This record gives sequence, structure tokens and C-alpha cells, in this order.
Amino acid sequence: MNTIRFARAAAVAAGVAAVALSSAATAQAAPAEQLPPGVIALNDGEGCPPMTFCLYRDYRGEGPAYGIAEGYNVNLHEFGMGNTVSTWINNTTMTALVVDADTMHHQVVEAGQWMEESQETNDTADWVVWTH
Ligand SMILES: [Ca+2]
Repeated sequence: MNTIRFARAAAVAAGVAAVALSSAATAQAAPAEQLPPGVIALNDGEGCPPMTFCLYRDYRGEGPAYGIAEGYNVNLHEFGMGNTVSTWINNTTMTALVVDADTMHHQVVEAGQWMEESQETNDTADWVVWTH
């Protein structure tokens, strides 16, 4: 093995190790490298971490779950959660807006608020954006 090949193999190995470390706590979720900036995968039904805006597929904060860091505008379709979220928990200090791009209807989720979708709006949100 020449030096260049060895360096490349070492870099690949280091990258694999970093991915393995970062996804160890979220083994059943999508690979971290496929998530948009500011998005983390949570375990199904996991409690919402501090300083995070959390979304859950099901009511009562159950089912597949993700967290968004404060201030990151996110397209939920980029990680399979568009038109499918039922529960939102805002553990950040900012006000978030949950937007249905199909109707341009938006709902406000204040800092500290737990919100479950109504029957009318369930499974409609496409975007999470933040107020300034
Ligand atoms: Ca929608």
C-alpha cells in the first residue's frame, strides 16, 4: 500500500467512524448525513431535548421524531416528515411557524408550547420557519 492510498483509506475510515459515533444514539432513524442542516433524528417517542423544536409523526408525541435547532428553516419533505406530523414541541426560546405550503396556512408554536394538530390540520405541515 503506497502512502497516498493509505492516507485515503485512513480518511475514509475516520469518516465512517465519525458517522458511526454520531448516529449511535439514533440507530433507527435516517442516517445523519441525509438530514438537512440543523436537524437531528430522535428515537421514536423520545422526549424533546432542551433548545430544540421537536416534531412527532403521531399524537401524544409518539412515533418517529426529529429535532430542529433554533432558527433553522426546514423543509420537512427533505427527511420524510412532510404532511405527516401530528405533535410539535417547542423547547426553544423562539416562536416557530408550522406552514402548510399547499394552503399557505400557518400555525404559531410559541416557545415552551406543546401543540397537537387539529383534525383539520393534521398531516399537512410542510415547513418549519421562525419569526424574528
Ligand atoms: Ca402540506
